[in-house]
Amino acid sequence: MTSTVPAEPYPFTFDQASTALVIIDMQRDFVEPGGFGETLGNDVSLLAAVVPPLRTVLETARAVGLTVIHTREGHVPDLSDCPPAKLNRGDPTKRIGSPGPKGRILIRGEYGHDIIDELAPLPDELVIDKPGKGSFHGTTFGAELAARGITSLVVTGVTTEVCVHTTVREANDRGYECLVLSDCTGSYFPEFQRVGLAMIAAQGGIFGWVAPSAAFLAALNVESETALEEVPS
Ligand code: TIU
Repeated sequence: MTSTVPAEPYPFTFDQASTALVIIDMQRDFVEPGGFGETLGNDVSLLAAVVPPLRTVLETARAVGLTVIHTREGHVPDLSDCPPAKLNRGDPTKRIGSPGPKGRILIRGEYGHDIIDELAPLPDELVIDKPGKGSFHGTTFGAELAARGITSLVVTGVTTEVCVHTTVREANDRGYECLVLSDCTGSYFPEFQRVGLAMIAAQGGIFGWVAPSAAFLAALNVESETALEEVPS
């Protein structure tokens, strides 16, 4: 059964069975002080507004049985998966792998690398560890989606113009249909948030669709109520 979400540039239609909620990089390293986001010179408090609506979407997705996939950006402890072009930028004392208040910055296994408590994955939810900004590059993400028969992605997380955009662009080129939830994505730059979302939906939906989470939740709720009605008593 398909559902339709009012969206830009036109309504987004999806089948719940072939759709995944994708939560990009809601890690302490980006959202909390003392991590990678802050070492890049950003005010991480700008991302806090994403957490409450995203938590509601996550809980609703779980309640209706939607596939949920989390991603984390980061590197192995010996940095062998971090290209010099990425490693050598920024303050040399605060680079990827440097010690920080939440552990080594952007290193897998460190406290700061993990997802914030409010959005912690459940044991049966897939977590994709990625070395780059996109979720497909250097990961099993594409294979995992194919194995699950997923063709549509509802994309959330941070940051809008970096990892969300890169993932949506990668997905779009691979034939996935992407709906980006405007209030469940965030940027350190308000103007990039606005323009980043506009770029996705421009030119007739050049990369995908954009809608507020309330519109997506309303579509999910309709479907879940229908599903409940279909359960034999
Ligand atoms: N710097 C920035 O805006 N973002 C990143 O480095 N990674 C993600 O977006 N996850």
